[in-house]
Amino acid sequence: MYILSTTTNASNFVTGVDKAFVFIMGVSFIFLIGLTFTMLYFVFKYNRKKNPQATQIKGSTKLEIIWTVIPTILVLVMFYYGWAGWAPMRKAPDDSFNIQVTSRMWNFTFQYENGKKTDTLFVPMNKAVKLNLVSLDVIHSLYIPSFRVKEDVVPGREKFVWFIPQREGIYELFCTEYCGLNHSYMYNWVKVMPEADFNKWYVDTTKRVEVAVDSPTANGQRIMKNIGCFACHSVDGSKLVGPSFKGLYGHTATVITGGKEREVPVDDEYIKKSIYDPNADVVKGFNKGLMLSYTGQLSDDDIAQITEYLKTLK
Ligand code: HEC
Ligand SMILES: [Cu+2]
Repeated sequence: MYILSTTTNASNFVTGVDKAFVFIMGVSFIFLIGLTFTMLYFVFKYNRKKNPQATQIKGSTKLEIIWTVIPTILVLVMFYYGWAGWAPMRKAPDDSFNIQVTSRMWNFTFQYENGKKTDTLFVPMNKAVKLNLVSLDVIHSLYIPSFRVKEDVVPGREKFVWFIPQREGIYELFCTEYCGLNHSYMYNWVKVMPEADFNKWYVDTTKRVEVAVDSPTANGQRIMKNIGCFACHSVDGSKLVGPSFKGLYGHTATVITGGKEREVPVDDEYIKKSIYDPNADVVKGFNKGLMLSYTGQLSDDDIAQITEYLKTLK
């Protein structure tokens, strides 16, 4: 059951946001229709044939009061609905369930307080959930349309969104701040589960196996997929933001180290260094500073699995 966007109460903020939206749309619509018809009527009634002598009107206090007071009231009502919908979004309950969202070019990773990490966001139903938003590189923006929440993820700043999911289902989640070449890769899902199911999922720390037949290198490929390496690296020889992984292992890389060009064999050590300290040796022909270190995000064991997988890409 995939739900792209819904008007039913998928979260506690739907009513507040929709009220402001519908009111503003309604007022705009009434004005659009009203002005268009008044204009057409005037064109008809006061055209030169029907009304050869133009009437000069010099000021009308009554009219001016009307077109000042009515729009002021309308705008203040818009403000009221906007404020009433927005204010509660800035105050997360103290007992919220915390999840850290790490954004980088170009993926989101969700990390839970017990250490679990996922690329789909799992949340319990009818419980306040607070997402602490962290960016490792540029400005991203987290958007869950069905929940009516959207917040910029700004490097170096503490940002958050919170909500209470109110309906079981799978909803779309994506980045809405154009953040570079593969911005569109930052597209994910939120899975809302009844609290009991969520708790069962949460305490289950056995490694999930998603493929039917697991080869020894499937794990490395899965890790790379989840953390987003393929946003910048292909496996078929084509050049993306970074060099392709095809035929990488075992060949000799030409890198720039501290301004000097040198040749290095691509072995386990080189791969590990490329992941933990990508800007020490920069592959010739590619830009420095695009790939960020994965220190703290990938363990030595993860890297060993990745390396096993890279070896198969002949
Ligand atoms: C934002 C884009 C980006 C992401 C994401 C990214 N890389 Fe890179 N990567 C690059 C660029 C650009 C280079 C070349 C410049 C350099 O060496 O730093 C590179 C270089 C490399 C190299 C050296 C390749 C060679 O030809 O010698 C390896 C190995 C590597 N990356 C592995 C990874 C792995 C594994 C991941 C995921 C954990 C990853 N990269 C994620 C952009 C990225
Ligand atoms: Cu982004």
